[in-house]
Amino acid sequence: MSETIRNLSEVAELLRVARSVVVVTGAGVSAESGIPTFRDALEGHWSRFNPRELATPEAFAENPARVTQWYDERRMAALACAPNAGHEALARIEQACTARGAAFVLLTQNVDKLHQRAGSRNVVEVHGSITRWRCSRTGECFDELPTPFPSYPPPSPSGGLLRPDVVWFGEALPDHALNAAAKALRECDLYFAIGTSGVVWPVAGFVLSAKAAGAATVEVNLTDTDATYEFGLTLRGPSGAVLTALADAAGGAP
Ligand code: BV8
Repeated sequence: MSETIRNLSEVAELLRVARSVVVVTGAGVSAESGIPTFRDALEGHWSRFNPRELATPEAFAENPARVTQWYDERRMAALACAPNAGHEALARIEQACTARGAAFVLLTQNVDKLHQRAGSRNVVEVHGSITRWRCSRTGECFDELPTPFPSYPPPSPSGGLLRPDVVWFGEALPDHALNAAAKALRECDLYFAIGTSGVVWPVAGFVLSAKAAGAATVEVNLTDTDATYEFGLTLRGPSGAVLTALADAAGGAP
């Protein structure tokens, strides 16, 4: 933890003077809200469902009932959870950046809406949202849904089946998300990757774009990851405590 304490003051100083901040978050930020990470899922209690097998269009085509039940269980779990200190600290940091005229963009891989519920405003859901479902036939989206669905797969009001409005493996990220990310990364001078194993593309490559733009790069995680070598600074520890300490040190109004 001593290296993290030394790095914390350096990162807080970078945050105080940054003109354009990009934050990428992954499942680790929601872990302290009680939502299992994907890594946990492969070993943890989600292990009865392998995300890599279920988060695909092929799995939905082959067994829409199983896939939609898994996603509805995750939707209900997300709705039952509350944002944690890490989500709240990121909202404070965004407010402090905005107040001094700096740009702040939060690119989240998480589909649980907890950043928005914590007060983050400039959030780009690069992998979609589990609380929004869409018709597999027309693409029409629906936010007002039964909690939970009475049966699986849920029929769509517009004639097909309802599927979660998330990006599955093998599906392209939404153009609006890719365009927002590309613009933010081109302009950023400070880049954070928080609570992500950094293995899923194209988000895994965002740190390279940030470095190409000349940004300082910070990885916040419990442990080193396969991407750690790409980062100039690391803050090791649970994101709730680390981000709260960072928001306090950088002057984010509690
Ligand atoms: C695409 C939504 C093209 C659904 C998700 C290049 C090279 C190799 C492969 C590819 C490539 N380009 C594309 C691919 C294929 C694939 C891919 O990357 N595969 C991987 C496995 C190699 N990518 C895709 O398919 C993407 N699509 O590229 O399309 C295309 C173009 C045109 C036309 C058609 C197609 C789409 C990828 C999106 C998949 N959808 N989610 C859902 O949620 O179910 S991915 C999902 O898994 C998450 O969104 C996230 O991205 C990923 C999990 O990663 P993390 O969030 O990092 O979570 P993880 O559990 O792994 O790690 C948690 C971390 O937190 C750990 O490091 C842990 O230490 C830390 N932690 C835990 N607790 C805490 C903590 N840290 C701090 N505090 C704590 N308390």
